[in-house]
Amino acid sequence: MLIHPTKKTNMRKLFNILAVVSMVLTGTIACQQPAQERETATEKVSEKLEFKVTTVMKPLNGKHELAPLPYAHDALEPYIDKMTMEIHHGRHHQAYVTNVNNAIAGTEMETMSLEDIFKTMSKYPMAVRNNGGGHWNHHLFWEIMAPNAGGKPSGDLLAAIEKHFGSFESFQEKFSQAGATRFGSGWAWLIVDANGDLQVTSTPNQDNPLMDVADVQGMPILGVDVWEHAYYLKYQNRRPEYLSNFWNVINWPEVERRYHEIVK
Ligand code: MN3
Repeated sequence: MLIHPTKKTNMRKLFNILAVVSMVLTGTIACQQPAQERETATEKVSEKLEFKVTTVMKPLNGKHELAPLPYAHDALEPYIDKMTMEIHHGRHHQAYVTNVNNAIAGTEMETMSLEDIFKTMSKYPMAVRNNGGGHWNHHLFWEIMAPNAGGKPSGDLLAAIEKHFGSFESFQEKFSQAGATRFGSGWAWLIVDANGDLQVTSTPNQDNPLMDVADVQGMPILGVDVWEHAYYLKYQNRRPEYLSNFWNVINWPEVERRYHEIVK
């Protein structure tokens, strides 16, 4: 059966109208999705603003520098081995410093502290997030470890830990758990949040809780690197064993000093 030419034209018109309607609907739905995400992001930022930040890592003449390790490479033996420390500090950390310097060269970030950049991290390039984060995180990491260390914190930090987590042991469990369950590479943290409360959190890659992109924001006073480069030579895939030995090298006086800088 032949279709009358006018009918054919009408069908084509109908088809075109349907196509336009479906494009408009799809477009509307596609536009609504990012708008909702943007609103959520804005809410997150505004509820996260007021936590206190203390450490200032500012470039000198446009360049960040790798500080020497505050102890010998073999000082954390047998918990963290000498070769891991040499490669971790001398190559991995050095690479973050070199790369963040390249990434900030010729930009406003040459004169900004890392902490100021982190406040609006989402505005800046990924290379700065990864390498600036890497530099900041490792700088903290070396300082909150020491030889002949471990044990428990004392005074008001211990009191705060017991208040927020029930006991020092349940804090240890929560912190180790955060490190063990961080999928892939990242960090576990003890932070002081905007209310002055302690929280255990974790972040992926080289993010940290100072960044506006973090799920939970606050000032880190303790952090543990759970990238494989931090433990693989000695522990291979046994991340939980590395995490349980980490308690033997925590420099609690330094963690307490950082806590007091914030809560005083
Ligand atoms: Mn590392």
